[in-house]
Amino acid sequence: KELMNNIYHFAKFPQTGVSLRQMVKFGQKPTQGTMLKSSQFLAEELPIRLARRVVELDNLPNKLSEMPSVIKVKNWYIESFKELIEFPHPKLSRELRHRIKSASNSSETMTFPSSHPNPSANIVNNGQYHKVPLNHRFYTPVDDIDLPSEIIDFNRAFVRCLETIKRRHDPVVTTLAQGINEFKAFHRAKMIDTDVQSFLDRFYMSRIGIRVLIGQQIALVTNQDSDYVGIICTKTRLHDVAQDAIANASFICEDYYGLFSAPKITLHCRKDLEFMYVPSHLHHMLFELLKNSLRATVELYGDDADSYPPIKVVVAEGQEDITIKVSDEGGGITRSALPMVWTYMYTTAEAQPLDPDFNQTDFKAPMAGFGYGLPISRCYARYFGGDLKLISMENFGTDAYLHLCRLSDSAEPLP
Ligand code: W6P
Repeated sequence: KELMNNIYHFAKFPQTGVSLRQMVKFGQKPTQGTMLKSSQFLAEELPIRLARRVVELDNLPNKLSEMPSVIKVKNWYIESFKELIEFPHPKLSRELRHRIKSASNSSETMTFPSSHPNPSANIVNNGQYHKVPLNHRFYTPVDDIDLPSEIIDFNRAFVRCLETIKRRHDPVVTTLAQGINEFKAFHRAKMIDTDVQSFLDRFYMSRIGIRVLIGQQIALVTNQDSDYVGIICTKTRLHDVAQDAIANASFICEDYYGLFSAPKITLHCRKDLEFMYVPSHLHHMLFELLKNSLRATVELYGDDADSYPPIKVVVAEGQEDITIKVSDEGGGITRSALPMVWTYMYTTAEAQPLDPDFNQTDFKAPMAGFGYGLPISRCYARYFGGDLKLISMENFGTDAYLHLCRLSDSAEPLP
């Protein structure tokens, strides 16, 4: 249908990345004018990103694109695309555009890495590609000037639209996980399907990016905490987040294995270490690593052991990276089995909701299986320019290295 043609058209346009620094700089002055600029950017960028995912879902190999769960997810992307491109925009008079431009501090102007033709403009002249330089793709904070109520209403309505979209996509990870499980049950293949693997890596990475952009716009109107710019905390206290993740993982472990106390976890981190990050992402990654280490330790020594070798969390502060090492003595994994840890197809237990900003009430068996936790955690780490690596000593234990990029200028990875 016509909507699908439109989606395939939008999918041809390049995505525009936003760095952590750009998001922070933009969000520090969330005036109505700045919100308008940001809404204009999102109204153009999100349809491109959503459209690309629809096309990928539409072209999955091995009849995967015909799986009911894949179709369900694709329809959410189509629905959100439609809502965004049909969202009514306020008409800005020439006088008003001029006033906004004057209130934009040009010294703070930042250009996006790629300026590209506007897909909406192209749609009108069917087929004809016009290189339209997009002035509003210049990410410019705007001073607090008086703006007509129309604009303020538009900003508010647009945030509501984004909230609806974000909520609609909450169950994407679990729904696709179900799909992969059904596919596995059907094909009974133990292979690592590299196509499926790279698709999901790209897909989840893209999802993180979309949710960060949306979360950022929503949080700018709701969060007024001084250390926060949208969902980004400029002073994320690693020690506190790690302690939280340790407490949560230990509790889950005790609950799951019925232990009086979980293996001890020691934390070696400067208490006042602060850096710019998204605390929920950091918590999610640490929690995931700790659960894996706890599980390996308890399963090696048994749930009736008198004591366990402690799990050690060491934080190193470099110029470029902050690296967090999580070491366990849980017996490790064979070198040949290590690559499996990163696969979505490998999962033995039912997939669990592993989204840091997804509150699901009926969340069960959180210690079970490797789940999707590790590959998704690696996507989170890579999203802000970091990485996650595992080194295993077979018959001894495993070290996980979580590298977090200090340089907030790292470009947004765009699958
Ligand atoms: C293991 C397996 C694993 C995966 C990720 C992190 C830690 C560990 N420990 O034995």
